[in-house]
Amino acid sequence: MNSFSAGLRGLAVAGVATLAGMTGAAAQGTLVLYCGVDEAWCRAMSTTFEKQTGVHVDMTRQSSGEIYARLRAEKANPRADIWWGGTGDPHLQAAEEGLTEEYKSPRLAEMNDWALKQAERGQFRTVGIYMGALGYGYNKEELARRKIAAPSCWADLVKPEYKGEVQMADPNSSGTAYTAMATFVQLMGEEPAFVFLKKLHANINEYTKAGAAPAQSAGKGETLVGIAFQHDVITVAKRNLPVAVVSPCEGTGYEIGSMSIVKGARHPEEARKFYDWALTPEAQKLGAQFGSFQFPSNTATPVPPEAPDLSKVKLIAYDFATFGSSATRTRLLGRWTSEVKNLPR
Ligand code: S7P
Repeated sequence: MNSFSAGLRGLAVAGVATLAGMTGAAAQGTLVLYCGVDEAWCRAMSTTFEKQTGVHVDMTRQSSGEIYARLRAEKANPRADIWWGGTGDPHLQAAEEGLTEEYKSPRLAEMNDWALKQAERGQFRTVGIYMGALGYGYNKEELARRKIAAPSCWADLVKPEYKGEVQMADPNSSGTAYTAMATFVQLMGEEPAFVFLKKLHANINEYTKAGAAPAQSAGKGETLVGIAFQHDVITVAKRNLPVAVVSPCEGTGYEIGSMSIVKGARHPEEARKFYDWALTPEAQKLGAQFGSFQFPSNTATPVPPEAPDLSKVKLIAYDFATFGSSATRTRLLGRWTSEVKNLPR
């Protein structure tokens, strides 16, 4: 066979392989996933779902506020099919604003009450997938070196000895930080909470984009204190880094991590398939396997032994309906941005 005919044959073989490949992918489908938890867990969910179903998953990981803003921006021409993970408040706001689709999974009957309540308050355009308590972590070695008394309350974080020593995410991008701001409002009342946020601002060394970053920074000694969900601090502690978890003495808020199908999703069948699968114990167990220790929503999913014992946490009766509403979330974020974020430090 001469080189010309060999080349033609090569092209023919490549063509058939491509067609088979495309046919294969087309036969199994595609899913565009916006993921709002830790990167490792996002990747595990994507690759496991793809392996089990053959559906090709195009996954992007971002913080809760970023994903909400992206869905709003893409409303006229949705790119994503499903939003999995991230705090529940922006999922509720997206539901209220018609950015997400109603879907009642057959798996709803297996959910904890708090997860079902999240679905109901979101007109079944969302559902709870995990729960996590807010708090903070501090670097034990740095605290000892500075000879500072161990903090145990939110009020400790505005003391002068913590100037430049506290890190929190920006509530505009981070569901964690929005949960913190909403927790202060519910604990103290809105005006005293903004007085507190301004005092806290004087002690902040950085407003990060991601909510888990302050916990990671505390573990590395880049900040003395990091405001985060307690399970994110535990994730850092499990890497043998010298952080202690604090459940603030005044009480603290919590998140109901959620999942929503995007309105106008181009791959609705694959989205519903992922949604049903993500509510199974098998899928929910991937969190702990990949270092995330939230409390899972399926009653049959084992609670990770590393998860904070929520019976020992003074949780407030967090008002998700109010703080997940479009009006309140928009107003509070606007107030924080204009009155706190840019104050001199
Ligand atoms: O790391 C897991 C986790 O804390 O991240 C999710 C959420 O997106 C918070 O991150 P952002 O503050 O960056 O939005 C939480 O739902 C989850 O528990």
